[in-house]
Amino acid sequence: MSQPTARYVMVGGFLGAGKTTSILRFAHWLTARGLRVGLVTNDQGGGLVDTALAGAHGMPVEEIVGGCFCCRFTSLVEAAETLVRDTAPDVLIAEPVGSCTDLVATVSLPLERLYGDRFTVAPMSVVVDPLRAERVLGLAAARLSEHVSYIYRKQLEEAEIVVVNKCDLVDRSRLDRLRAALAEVAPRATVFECSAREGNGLEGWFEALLAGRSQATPIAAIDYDRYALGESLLGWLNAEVRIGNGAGPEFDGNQLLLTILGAVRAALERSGHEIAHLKGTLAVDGDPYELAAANLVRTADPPALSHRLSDPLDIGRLLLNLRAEADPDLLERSVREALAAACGDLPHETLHVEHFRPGRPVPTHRLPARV
Ligand SMILES: Nc1nc2c(ncn2[C@@H]2O[C@H](COP(=O)(O)OP(=O)(O)OP(=O)(O)O)[C@@H](O)[C@H]2O)c(=O)[nH]1
Ligand SMILES: [Mg+2]
Repeated sequence: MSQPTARYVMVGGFLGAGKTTSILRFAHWLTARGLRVGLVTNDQGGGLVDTALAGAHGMPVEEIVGGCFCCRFTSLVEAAETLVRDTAPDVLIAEPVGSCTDLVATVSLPLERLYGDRFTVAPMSVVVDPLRAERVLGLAAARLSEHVSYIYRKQLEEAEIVVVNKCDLVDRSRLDRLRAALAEVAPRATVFECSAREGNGLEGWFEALLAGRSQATPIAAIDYDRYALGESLLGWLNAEVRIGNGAGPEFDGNQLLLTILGAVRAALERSGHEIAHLKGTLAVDGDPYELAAANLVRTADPPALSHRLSDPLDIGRLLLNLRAEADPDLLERSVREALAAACGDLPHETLHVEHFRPGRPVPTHRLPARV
């Protein structure tokens, strides 16, 4: 007897655009309709904030670490198959790394060609933060360098659906100006406007993800040297830190998380570097549902909490994921000093830290055209 196919939904877009926030909204929306969901998270390093968040929302999740979907295509298929075996999801939602592009040629088409009997590939979405998009598309002063912006524009070029998220942050006239600029880069894409944080404007997009099949065309021309250079300009840091020792005084985890992120932000502001995304969770050891989460997606912005711990704690596990256009050594130093300053007398022990520049993308498959 043949197995039912799972719908494979890929939600891409640049670092910090709101992919995870949207995906969690979509996952709850599907669950409320009686559909089963499985999530796949992805990063160049380990210790993912996004996986912790998916777990806190009670969603089945598999993570692929140590490389992007295109370079770890076999791991992506294995993760999808694990979720199918364990939870038989109707919809698999995959979040590629935010500095990744060329996903139609390297993921969607290979999945259709090789595993089309098991997965139905939904239209490819690219989520956009309007403030970042204005800067990349020339409507405001650039903050990221040209090679990083190249990746951003290539992401838009392959979108079948462009989701202008965070509409709560900009007025109608700015949105109209942005839509005109987006239409030049992604003329064939359907555009939706929403605020994933507030839960507004999502329905039309979610229905489109369930209704159609991907007809995406791979990016016509992509220069992998430029793509690799853009990725290598981004410094990456993932850290896992135990805070408190279970014997000392209780502390306010929500406030501590904000203080740590604020101190990292201040250090990068002093050195004049642009943060693409700084995110962190502080979780009660052994309880995936109890966590604080905070983010900032621009050096100019203060950190904000998206999830709160309900009680003080005396031991917790901090995950920090930082992506910025800066030297990874500088990121490591900034995080170490921020932790020392924010924790003060509170004991803290780094369990894992990695900092690096993403390596050149070498896709497992690349199908340059739809047949
Ligand atoms: N104002 C506003 N903020 C939002 C909205 N959606 C997401 N955010 C915030 O944007 C930040 C980044 O959100 P994420 O969902 O983690 O973004 P992402 O694209 O998954 O980020 P990466 O996985 O690092 O690439 C968080 O602080 C969110 O709370 C929105 O609709 N409005
Ligand atoms: Mg994310």
